[in-house]
Amino acid sequence: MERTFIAIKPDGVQRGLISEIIGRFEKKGFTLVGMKFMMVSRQLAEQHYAVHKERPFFAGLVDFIISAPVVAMVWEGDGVVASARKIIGATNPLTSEPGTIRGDLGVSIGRNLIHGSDAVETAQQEVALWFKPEELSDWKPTVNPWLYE
Ligand code: D4T
Repeated sequence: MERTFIAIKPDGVQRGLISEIIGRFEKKGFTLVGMKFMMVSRQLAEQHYAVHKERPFFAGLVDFIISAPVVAMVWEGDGVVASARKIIGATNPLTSEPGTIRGDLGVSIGRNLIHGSDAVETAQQEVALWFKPEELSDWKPTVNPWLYE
């Protein structure tokens, strides 16, 4: 089944929003298969955001991501990559729809609470970058017959 990489950024951790954010994915019906609370090394932050390395916000973004712990997670489910992006909302919380995590909980693009992989291929790369295979649990929630026909 499809998997995506989700990270609660340092602002989400500092603001006490971990359970609020995780709860949205749990309640939706996706399956948590990996999670760690961690300080991010500068090297990992730069690798994760390598696609943005020429952008003016890159240095500030890396400094922000390593400034406090993050909650790194892998979530599983049919269509989870695209669905998680909808649950998260548009990059700028001021224009994210109400009902999304960023739309409900944030006000600034540089403090947008959460990261989610933007495509299936990116998700595979990010899961491999952040997690060792043995850190992921293959399990089937007993509720699945009530989620999937
Ligand atoms: P991430 O990658 O964190 O899930 O966010 P998005 O996929 O929604 O947005 P992105 O890759 O375009 O941006 C990555 C990250 O950089 C921050 N950012 C972005 C910023 O601080 N200033 C900016 O002008 C932009 C475009 C926010 C998210």
